[in-house]
Order: sequence, then C-alpha cells, then structure tokens
Amino acid sequence: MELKKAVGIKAADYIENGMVVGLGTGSTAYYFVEEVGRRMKEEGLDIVGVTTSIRTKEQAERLQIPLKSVDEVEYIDMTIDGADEISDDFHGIKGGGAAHLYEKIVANNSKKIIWIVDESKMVQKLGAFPLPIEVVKYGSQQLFKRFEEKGYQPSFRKNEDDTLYLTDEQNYIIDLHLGQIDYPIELEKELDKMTGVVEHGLFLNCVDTVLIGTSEEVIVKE
Ligand code: ABF
Repeated sequence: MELKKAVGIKAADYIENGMVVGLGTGSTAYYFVEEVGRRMKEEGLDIVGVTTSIRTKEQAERLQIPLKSVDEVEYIDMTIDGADEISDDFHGIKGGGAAHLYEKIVANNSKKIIWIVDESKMVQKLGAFPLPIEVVKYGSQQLFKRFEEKGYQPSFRKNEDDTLYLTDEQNYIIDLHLGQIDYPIELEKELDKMTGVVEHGLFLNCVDTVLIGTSEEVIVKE
C-alpha cells in the first residue's frame, strides 16, 4: 500500500467518538480524512472536524463529516496533519501546500498534535525543503528584497500560468531556499518580527506524536 495511504489510515486509529478533530491538509492528510469519512459512514465513528484549508473543507463536506470553525469550538482535542520536513529534534517545516497559516492556527488551539508523513520527510536538520512564508501583498516586494539581502534566496510561489499564487487568505507565499537551518529558534524570532510576514512554516516544539510510513510498517515516534 502506498506509504502516505498506509499512514493516513493508521492515523484514524487515534480518533475517538466525541472528539473535535483538526483535519490536516496535503496528500497524506487527504488519506486520513478519507478514512475518517469511511469510518463515520461504515463504523459509526462520531466526530466533529475543524479544517485547515478550503480544499480540506471541501473534501470533508463531500464525505459529510460535520464541521465547525476553529472559532466555534472551545478547543480541538487532536489535530492530525502532514508535514514537509521533520528534524531529529521534532521540529517541522510545513506549508508546501500553502496552508500553514490555518494549520498553525488549528494546531495552536489543539490539545494534541500528530503529524503523518512518509519516511522521506524525516531529516537530520531542517532546510532542504524551501521554507514557506505567507506575506501580505502590500510591501511584499520590499520583503522579497530584504530576504535577498539576507541571502535567503527567496522566490514567490507561482501558479502554472506564472501568476502569483494566492493563499486561502488571499496572501502571497515567498519560499526561502535556505539549504540547512542550524538555528531554527533564532530564525523563527527573526521572521516573527518582520512586518508584513503573516506566518512562516517553522513549526517548532509543537508536535506530540509522529507517524512515519515505511515500506515495512508505520513507525510511531512520541
Ligand atoms: C501539510 O502537509 C502542508 O503544509 C504540507 O505541504 C503537506 C505536505 O505533506 P504531503 O506530502 O502529505 O502533501 O502540512
């Protein structure tokens, strides 16, 4: 079975009746959401979903998973989401799917966070995957120049027709090609202070459990 599908299905084992569940975004989380929908329909699973992107919302609606907005619940019991890179010290980069703002909002309101990945996402240090930065349109060219001056090798995320990609919040994404991030906590502090940066894809010290799909099995790392 494809690694992403295997780990997405396994993740559904962590869901219990009555939970408010954060439904992640990305190709691995897609399989998790499909499995939640199947178990609700065929096995009586009873949960409420909080989604992390418009596309996950559309998928959940197709599956008739009851949904609430993050602002309609007291908190989220468990969020299950994908990731682009996870380092040995359990830091992550997310946002390859341009959903990291909503993903971080949902994660920050969750009691427990589980990331589901195939083994290719596990790295020693973050940074080989370009770090997504969501930025407001106004001043984005100035921000781009500052990233260039810092040697961060920025690029605007584009659509296939070369127009600038817009996030669910109608913002731009600038991807930073850093190669290796030796001091993620310092980088996070630097990015958090930059006016016009809405959110970055560094998810540090936040995940509780990582499910890793390998060719033999799904490995659980707490
Ligand atoms: C989510 O997981 C997105 O931010 C990210 O792009 C996605 C990547 O995972 P996958 O390989 O499952 O699509 O966090």
